[in-house]
Amino acid sequence: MKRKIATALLTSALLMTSASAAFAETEPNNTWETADVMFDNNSGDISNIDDQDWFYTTGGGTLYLDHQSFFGNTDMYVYNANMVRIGVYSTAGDEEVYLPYGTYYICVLGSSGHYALDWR
Ligand SMILES: [Ca+2]
Ligand SMILES: [Ca+2]
Ligand SMILES: [Ca+2]
Repeated sequence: MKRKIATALLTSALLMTSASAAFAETEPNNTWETADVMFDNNSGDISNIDDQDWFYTTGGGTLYLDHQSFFGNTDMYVYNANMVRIGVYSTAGDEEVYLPYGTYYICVLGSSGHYALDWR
């Protein structure tokens, strides 16, 4: 009984944490095999031109890559669940694409910069 209560408390604490805090990428994540699971309010940094940040997500809607640094640029490649590249989004500004509900891998890359990646 005590154990059940402790588990419930822990679960609610985790839920509260994930609801309020931004989820930061965890390096190394430079390959699809090491992709981070994408939560709400994802953020990360492209630290240099060789850095790639991979995310894995199941969802749908508008996928938005918000470049938040004054300098640099970040872009994204989108792959389907079979690792077939289905889109390249590489403007000088933010990137967005509407995707039907599904499972996707997203590769964030670019010259440098801090970014946020989310479904909108
Ligand atoms: Ca990174
Ligand atoms: Ca990386
Ligand atoms: Ca860009």
